[in-house]
Amino acid sequence: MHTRKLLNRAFLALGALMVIFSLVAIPLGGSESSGSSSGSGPEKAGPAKKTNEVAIKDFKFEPKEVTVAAGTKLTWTNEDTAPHTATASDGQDVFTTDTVEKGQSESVTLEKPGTYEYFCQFHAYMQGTVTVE
Ligand SMILES: [Cu+2]
Repeated sequence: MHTRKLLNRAFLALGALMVIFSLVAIPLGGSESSGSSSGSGPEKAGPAKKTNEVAIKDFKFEPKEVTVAAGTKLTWTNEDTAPHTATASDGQDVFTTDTVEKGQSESVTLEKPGTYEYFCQFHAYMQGTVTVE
């Protein structure tokens, strides 16, 4: 009875395709379409990403948590129309960017290993974490 197994496979593949499709469709589509309500909710909080590029988008740091090697230049790029900053929660003397205007980028270089929480000075609810290794 291989047919049944094959059918199951086909359904699984179809499901995977639809998931990929919906992931791709969201950034392209812009506005919310009448999409299915069976989505698996907002993005999961995975482990911190190893990247030195953080986008600021829809009043969120994306990815919210990043890990960089000590001495790496870390860059925030503002994809919103509102200005933002990335400022250490422990104070500007730990680190802060200048105001990052729409379409602009600002960078800091963190030398000391540790975990740094940061936020936006204009929108304190915008928060992120940098882990320096
Ligand atoms: Cu902001």
